[in-house]
Amino acid sequence: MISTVATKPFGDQKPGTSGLRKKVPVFQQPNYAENFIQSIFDSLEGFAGKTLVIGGDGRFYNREVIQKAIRMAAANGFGKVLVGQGGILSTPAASHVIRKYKAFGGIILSASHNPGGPTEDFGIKYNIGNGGPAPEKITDAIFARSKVISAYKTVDTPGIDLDRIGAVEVGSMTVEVIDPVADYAELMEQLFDFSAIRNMFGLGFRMVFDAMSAVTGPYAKEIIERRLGAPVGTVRNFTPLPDFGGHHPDPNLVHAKELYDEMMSGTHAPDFGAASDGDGDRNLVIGKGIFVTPSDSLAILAANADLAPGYSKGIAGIARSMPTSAAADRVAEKRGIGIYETPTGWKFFGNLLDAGKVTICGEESAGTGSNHVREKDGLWAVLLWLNILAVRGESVKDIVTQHWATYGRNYYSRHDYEAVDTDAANGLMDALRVRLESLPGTKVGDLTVTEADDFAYLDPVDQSISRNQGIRILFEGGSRVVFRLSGTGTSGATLRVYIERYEPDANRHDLETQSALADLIAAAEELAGIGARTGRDAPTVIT
Ligand code: VG1
Ligand code: CO
Repeated sequence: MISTVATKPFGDQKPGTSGLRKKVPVFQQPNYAENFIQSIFDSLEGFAGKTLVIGGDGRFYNREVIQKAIRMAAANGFGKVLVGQGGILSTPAASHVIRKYKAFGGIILSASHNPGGPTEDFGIKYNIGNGGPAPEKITDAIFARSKVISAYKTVDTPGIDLDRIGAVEVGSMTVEVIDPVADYAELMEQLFDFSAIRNMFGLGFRMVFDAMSAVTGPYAKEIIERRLGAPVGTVRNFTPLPDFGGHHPDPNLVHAKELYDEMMSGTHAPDFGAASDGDGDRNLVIGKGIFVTPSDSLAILAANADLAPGYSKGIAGIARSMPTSAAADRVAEKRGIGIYETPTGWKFFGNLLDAGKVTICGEESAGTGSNHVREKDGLWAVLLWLNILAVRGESVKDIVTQHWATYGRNYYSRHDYEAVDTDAANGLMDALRVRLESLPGTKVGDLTVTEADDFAYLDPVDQSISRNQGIRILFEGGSRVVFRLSGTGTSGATLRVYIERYEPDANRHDLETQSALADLIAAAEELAGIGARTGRDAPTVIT
């Protein structure tokens, strides 16, 4: 029943920051998905008879690729596949399922916050047995294999019914369709004080959760409304749709603007607003009248985590990606715990979490998580916020402003220039790179450069080195500008400019962010010539 199908390499199957992402029509080419999946299997050893977890964010083409992956897993010798009902598993839930059932690994189908639909984005990612994204050693091997692949293995069987819970046989492999929510919800109950949060809702606390027609809907419905007793209607857009209702499932101030406006609408605004992305690993947190930047959220969650039962013994350390603001560093300093600065992408946190060096990790791109899984986890962050709010009995605004008063405020913003010409973007980065050595001491406006480098990371656990992870330009007084090219886009290049200023003086904590950063924004333009090189006079998205 196993057949070997001849194929030819595609040459463009290089995994980016988080798996392989391409437009749907690219994935629909004959053998395209099969080549990549076979390249994954060919890069792994020792999985015969073991379990593979498969699930996705429900976007267009999800079910088709799941059927392909199941047949190929059977042909390649896996013993069992666990797949979420309807093909659904959020990224954090998939990570948990891999860990809980001691699977060999997992295939997650998602392009995260990128739009979905027949002409939009699709993606495939492989996660290893610790539940986390495959490290670079494996993604490099997958790419190398994809460039020479000549055949893939599959079995000739009809597709399985993904909607019916239970086990079926495919070849000599068992496929078990599981409830995608149950295991995850149970884990959340272990980590957080559900009765305290339930009481808070009982006292009239008002929340809005926008699932953005993406994968978190069923999880948020079950946990926030059913188990925590929030009124029905608290969770909005809770049905995962193949095209996310035509929107970008990206929980930021541009794509979740309605939620933002509601939270800023004055005294009648809800107490707490939150949203998550396509695959459920990102979070947006907004209090009544205040947006919490992801970098601040990381610092505040780390500083208050011990209020939740799952973290009552304290946290071992914090890790943040390099472009994430240093707000978390100040918490770590004060607590005397470790702080680690890693390249962008969750795969770099896995070793630190496995080694017990850190408990909480985060990225400026709305990702926060802990050692409960090996992915960032949108709903987890929201539940930890709820737990903290329930215990402290203060508003989000009070908690944030007190945090700034204690630790100082890191004004922070990211400017994205999307879909710019790839050569222009590379040219901009190259031009900065050649000037790095000569920049220290240079004056840009009133700012003086103290250091400039291309960030390289030495993993303290396995000693692997990752180079060219973003250009950092540091100024006197601790301000900085970082330039990076995105590794998740599917059209042209996306330039990300990260801007940060530290302000210790509590009397200056209520400035508008863009004006607080105005001189640094001007310095970024002067140093990199963004306008001249990209032809853009303003960023596409400011977060
Ligand atoms: C972006 C974010 C990064 C995140 C990655 C995957 O990567 O900046 O912080 O880890 O997306 O997140 P890039 O290379 O485009 O900057 V997700 O929620 O898209 O899986
Ligand atoms: Co995501």
